[in-house]
Order: sequence, then C-alpha cells, then structure tokens
Amino acid sequence: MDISKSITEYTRACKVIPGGVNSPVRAFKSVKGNPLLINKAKGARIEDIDGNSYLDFVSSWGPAILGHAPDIVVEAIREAAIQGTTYGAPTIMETEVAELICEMVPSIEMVRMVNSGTEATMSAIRLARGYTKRDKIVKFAGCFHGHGDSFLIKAGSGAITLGLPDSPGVTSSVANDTLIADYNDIHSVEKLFSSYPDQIAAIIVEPVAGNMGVVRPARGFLEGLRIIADKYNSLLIFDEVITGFRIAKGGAQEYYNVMPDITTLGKIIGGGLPVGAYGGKKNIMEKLAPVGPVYQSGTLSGNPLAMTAGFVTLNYLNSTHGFYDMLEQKSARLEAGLKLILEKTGVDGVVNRIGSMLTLFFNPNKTINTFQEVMMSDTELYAKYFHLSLENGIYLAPSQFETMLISAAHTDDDIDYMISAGEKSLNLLSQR
Ligand code: KE4
Repeated sequence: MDISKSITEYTRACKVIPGGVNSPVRAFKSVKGNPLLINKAKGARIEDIDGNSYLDFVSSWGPAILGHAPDIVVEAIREAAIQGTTYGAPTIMETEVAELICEMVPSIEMVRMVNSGTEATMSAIRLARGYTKRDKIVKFAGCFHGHGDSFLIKAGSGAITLGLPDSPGVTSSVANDTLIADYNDIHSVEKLFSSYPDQIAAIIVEPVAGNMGVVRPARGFLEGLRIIADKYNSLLIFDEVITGFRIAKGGAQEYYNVMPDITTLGKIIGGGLPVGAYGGKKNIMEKLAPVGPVYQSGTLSGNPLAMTAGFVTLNYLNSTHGFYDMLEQKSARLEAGLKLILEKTGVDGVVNRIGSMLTLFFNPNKTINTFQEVMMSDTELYAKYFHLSLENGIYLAPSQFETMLISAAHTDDDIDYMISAGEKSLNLLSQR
C-alpha cells in the first residue's frame, strides 16, 4: 500500500505541530508506523491523501453515528453558513437543541453547551463542587474524561495508550482532590466515601467504559453508585460523551435506567462539529452563571453551525423509528463474527460489546470486566492486527484501549468483509 504522501506530509506536520497531531492518540505511537493523513470521508469509508480507501470503524471516535458527511447534515451546514458562522449572541437554534436534548436524555431538565467533551466534564465537576461546597471527586482507574487536570490521574484512552495515565503538569493539590476507585468494584467506592465523608462532591463515571476498550458495568454497579451518592449527599455524574445517543436514544442512563444528577455529552451531539454539553436537574444547573455563582463561559459555545449540525443529527436519531434496532443488528452480527474467528483461529481474545460500541481485546482472559484484566492485553499483537487490517483496507483505532464504533452507514456486506479480513489476519497471527 503506497502511503508516501502521508509519510512526507507527516514529517512536515511534525515540524510545526507537536508529534504532528492535534490529539496524541492519532500519532500511531502504540501501534507504530506512520499515521495516515485523511483528506475525505463519506458513509462508512475514509480516504487517505495517497488515495487509499478504508472501511472506517473509528467513526472519528464517536461523532459519525450516521456515517461520514451525511447529506442531511452537510446541506444544513451549507445553508447555515450563508447566514453567518458565529454571532456571540443567543439564537433560536440553541434553544431547539437544548429542548431536544431535554426530550431525549431522561435526567436532563436544563443543559449548557460548550465546545468539547473535556469542557463539559471540567465544567460538570466545577458545578458539582460549587453545588456541594466540597472539593474531592471520585473517578475510576482506566476511565477517561478528557484532558482536564482533575482527570489526568489513572486516565484511560490516549493516556494509557501512551503509558501516561498520570500527566506531568497536574499539581499535587489538584491530584489530591481526585480519588481513584476501581471500575466495577463498588466496595472500592464505599471505602473512599467512608475515608472522606462529607468531602466528596461527586462521582464521575463512564457508565459504560469506552476508554479502556469496552467494559460494561457489572450488574448493580451503576445502581450502587446511585445509592452511595445519595447516602453521602454527593452528586453522580455520568460521562456520556461516548455512550450518549450512541447505545440508546437516551444513552446509558436510559439503557440501564439509572439516573445521574449531571450528564456530560459530546461527539454525536455536534454532528461532526465541535460541541460538548452538560445538563441535569434545574436546581443544580441554575447554580451556573449568570443565574448562580458558578462561572463557565465560551466564545463559540452554541455557535450556529455546530448547533445546526447537532440538531439535524439528534433530530434524525430521535425521529427515525427502529434506528437503534438496526444498529444493534449490525453490531451483533460483527460481534458474533469476531467471536467465531477467534474460536476458529485459536487466537486468545475477548469481544466486549454494548450496542454499537465494541472492542476486540487480544487477551488471555475468558471475560474482561475490570481495568486490571484489560491491562493483561497483548498490545503488540493488537498492533500487528491493526496493520494487517490497514493492508486489508480496514481502519481501526490505533490503540487496543479504544472502542470500535459501528455506524448506520456500515452495510451487512461491510460487516461480513470486516469478519473475513479479520479471519485472514488472525490466521496469519496464529502462525507467527
Ligand atoms: P473531547 O474533549 O475529546 O471532545 O472529549 C473528551 C472525552 C470525555 N469523556 C469521554 C468518555 C471521552 O471518551 C472523551 C474523549 N474520547 C477520546 C477517545 N476515546 C477522544 C479521542 C482523542 O483523544 O483524540
């Protein structure tokens, strides 16, 4: 496969952008090799600057649930742009997106738009601290909530991918206010609360972990977090930046019927443009300026282009009957196929899936339900599988600790191709 243009352009990028990328996981560090520079995408496919086309299972890390450049979104953005791209003043479209989010996400009565998932989670914990007048938060090892200082402790996603779960630059005072529990271990949470009664503002959790690869909540885990938060008068924050509008119309809170106090959102909510949001009960959200004292702001928050793309996307998800059933069928087909080829080739692996979120772990365990088990994965083997997949025209996340995402644009033939190409790759790996 000729990637000479990507090699040249990546070298050029590295001269003016740290690591040649604007987000570390894109640099292929853990899978080695030269990152591919992409110049277009449509439906389930992306194309690099050398003209190589790939079946895409990264889906831009989540936003592309309808596939890339869906006509309805592109047309809407085109029309909105003619009216102006940003005003720095309220618009009706922001109200319409907010009303739609309140309709779709069960626990949200009021919502504030920001520009990324990181801004949403950073703002959500500031709000929780302001509301409870407490300083500490509980997060889970292996969960990722963006690059806010409070979260870069035992973080997942790009942080574990690069072996940097704790980042330099985060001060010890900030780190001291972040307590770490173990995902799916409710006793580890109870222990922290009994050690720091009345000091913990909130628990923040990915209700389905997506940033250590997919790890589903154990039976009773989310319900247990709800009980503990209530018992200690702390807030429960569901970070639904991945799961929101992804595993159900109302996200994980609808899927598991556990209601958080604050929900953070991102990715899908912007329809491919930069949008994050956080929302919850009115009495909590009205602590935010200009109504309350907790400050948060943003020049481009709620800008008309991003709101238009987000509204068209969310409205499609909200009004298309059977959308999630269709996505479930495709995703279940892929899961079954991957499990079958693992069995046929004898490669040690585990497939974890929830809805259209799926991870194939190269891992000796029979099941994977904890971060500790995730960390037994063979990242070298994953790297080989990643490159064999690229050679077969399949673009996977350049990290074992991420989530494969299926979109409405993936056809059954695409899924079947992924499985047959996967079998070819696993056969080669099992012979090495
Ligand atoms: P952004 O700031 O990247 O929009 O969102 C941060 C974030 C917050 N919460 C969760 C659960 C997330 O998954 C993320 C970001 N996800 C990663 C991929 N798993 C983004 C990809 C990247 O870092 O480039």
